[in-house]
Amino acid sequence: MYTSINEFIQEWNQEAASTQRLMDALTDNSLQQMVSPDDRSLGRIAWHVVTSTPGMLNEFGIKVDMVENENTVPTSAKEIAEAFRKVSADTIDSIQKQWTDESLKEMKNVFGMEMPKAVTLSLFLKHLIHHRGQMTVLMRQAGIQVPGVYGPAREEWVHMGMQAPVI
Ligand code: NI
Repeated sequence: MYTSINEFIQEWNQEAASTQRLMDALTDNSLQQMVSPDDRSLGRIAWHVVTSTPGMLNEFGIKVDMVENENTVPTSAKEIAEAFRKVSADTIDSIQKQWTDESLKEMKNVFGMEMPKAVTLSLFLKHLIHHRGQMTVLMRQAGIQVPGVYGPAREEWVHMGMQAPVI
């Protein structure tokens, strides 16, 4: 659990940067990639990652601009990537201005559950990571070369002078 805002910001910076690399790799066509006819498309998941970022912060009591036209998934991958860049910067700015290390211990009712504010920030990152995992699979299915997240992607091993493991 986070005990300081700085600790969270450092982790956010890393997770946001790897998420941004995925967002920047999206193509307009790939946004239509579906896991099944009943589930969200890649574009919808990526847009959900964007819109839920200020959405969750507001739920936590942090005032930050919501994304405009949040119910309409853009058809432009660049627009989604740029929107993530903005919400990601807004996240750091709003948390640093509105919360202190002390406020992390305060309780807050979030989505109907009482929890310390420090826990809301863990939830926030877990949500991002969950959807980012969904994105990497759909990106592969759409034929996009996926940037590595916690380690090299298949194509990146060669740049390290190594072969990708077979399994
Ligand atoms: Ni979600």
